Amino acid sequence: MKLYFSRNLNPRVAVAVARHLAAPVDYVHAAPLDPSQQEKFRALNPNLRVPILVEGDQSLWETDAIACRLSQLTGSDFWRTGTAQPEMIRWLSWGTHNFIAACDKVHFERVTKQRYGLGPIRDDLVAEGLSGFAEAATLSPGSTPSLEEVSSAERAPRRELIVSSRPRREGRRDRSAS
Ligand SMILES: N[C@@H](CCC(=O)N[C@@H](CS)C(=O)NCC(=O)O)C(=O)O
Repeated sequence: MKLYFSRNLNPRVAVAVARHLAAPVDYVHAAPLDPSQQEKFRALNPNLRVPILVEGDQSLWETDAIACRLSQLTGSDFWRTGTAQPEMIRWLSWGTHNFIAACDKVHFERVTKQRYGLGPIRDDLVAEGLSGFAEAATLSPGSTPSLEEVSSAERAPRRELIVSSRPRREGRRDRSAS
């Protein structure tokens, strides 16, 4: 079983999950947007993105789906089931549409786009991302050791990339606040 990854945000989450679960995967570094690798990766993920988990002739893409599958394969409750599941889904969904969306915007402009030579940094998109991040960072999941925590924490090292260009905020809003 192969887990294709790069150093970027979503693949880092998949790698962290696989390591946390001690999943029996071979880690394979990938550059799916590199023209020389596109043909191979289009067959595995038509979006040309990583992470991708390949089991036999099946390929699975999307970080959360991979986390779910690895949790199944290792018999873990890391991907919550039962009554705890809605809480996990809530934070995954919120993170996708808010925190992660904002981080991705800045990361794409400043890192991915530059790495692949996809054009100059668009300051308007960076500003949008920074503003979304500032708003989203006032809320964060709790400290339950499940996917929603890892998903946010894995992006934390890349926060420097984002917060270095904005003033520090005072405190964090309580998640129960409206
Ligand atoms: N929604 C997808 C997003 C995947 C994605 O955007 N991957 C980016 C990195 S964050 C990518 O493959 N970029 C090209 C690269 O890293 O080489 C997921 O959750 O897996």
